[in-house]
Amino acid sequence: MIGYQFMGKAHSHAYRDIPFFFEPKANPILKALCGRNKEAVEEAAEKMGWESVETDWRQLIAREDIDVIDIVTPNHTHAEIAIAAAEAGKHIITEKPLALTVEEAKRMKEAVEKHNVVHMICHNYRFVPAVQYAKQLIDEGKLGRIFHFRANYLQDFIIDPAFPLIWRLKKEVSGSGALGDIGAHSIDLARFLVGEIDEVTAMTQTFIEERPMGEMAGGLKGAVNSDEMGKVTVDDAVAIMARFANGTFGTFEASRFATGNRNKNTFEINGEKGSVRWDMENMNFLDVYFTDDDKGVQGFRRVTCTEEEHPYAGAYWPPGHIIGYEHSFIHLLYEFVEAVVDKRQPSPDFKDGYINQLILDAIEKSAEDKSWQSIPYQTE
Ligand code: 4PW
Repeated sequence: MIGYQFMGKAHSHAYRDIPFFFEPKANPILKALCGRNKEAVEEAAEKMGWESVETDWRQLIAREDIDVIDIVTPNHTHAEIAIAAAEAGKHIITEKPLALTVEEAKRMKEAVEKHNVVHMICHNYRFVPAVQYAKQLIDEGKLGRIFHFRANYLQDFIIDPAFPLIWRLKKEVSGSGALGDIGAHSIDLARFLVGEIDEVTAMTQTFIEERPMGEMAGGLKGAVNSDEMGKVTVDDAVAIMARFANGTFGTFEASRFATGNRNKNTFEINGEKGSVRWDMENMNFLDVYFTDDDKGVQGFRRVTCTEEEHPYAGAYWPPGHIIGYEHSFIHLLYEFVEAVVDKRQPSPDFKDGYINQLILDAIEKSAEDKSWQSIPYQTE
């Protein structure tokens, strides 16, 4: 694995927990952790249970005792590392968004296809039992024809103007702001649950345009490391309208300025026979509404998705004993490990990452031009 901060912790923990709760066809062995600072990477490896360390990702990729490369570094490094890993025949999992640009994403997709390696992108929220169950209800036709997909992904960690200019606020490192960092998850959920998006129009805003220079300091914290100010080059917030190929009417909002909303990742789907709604901050619950319930008791009801009937949930505790954020990574990486053993493609993969990038790009163009943009699918 390359990188060992927030996502590094989430992934390391997940690899270790997979055999504890599931029965994978192979147990992942945490062979080597890579980071540029030797002391820091050694400390992280020791804490998270990695056997060895590397300080140069090229050395890591060259190692013959490694089958899989896991990329949890900032976005501007994904393409170079993933393409080199594919050329070395390694299976790859990477954090989202796939890349900085459509052009990079396309090269990444082509590289993994050409070298026939297993590839996956970490849209972890798909793997929450309640979200998987919502997908099951939709696929079974329980909501009928879908009219609306409505998603919000709201955070507030950068509202203070003294919060530093971390990499997530620099276009050349992150690609985009709230859009690619959190909006990309809502777009992935939309494609997973409802289907492909045909066209979009959007509006973006940057509320604070200059910040003190600094860096990430664990989780979503930042540390100022200079008296100088730097320019914020990404969006702080984005609002999107989308038309789906199946006629669904889509509305999305992603913001890091939604005061009081720490990590409010929500969606609501309205169909002719019912609705579902979900909120990551109450991730074990799915609210469902069905039009054929008796009139007198009609209304949204809250289902606790901890039963054996709910995907992944049966692997843990008795009903009602809830799970958390970290479990979404356990499920995602379990699916990845199984796919590597079976040599088949898991979902979401680099093709999904590439399509997501096409949508992010169309959203940015539409916000610039104040236009509608169709998504130029090239999914061959
Ligand atoms: O899911 C979110 C991420 O994609 C997390 O809450 C933090 O914000 C970390 O990166 C983004």
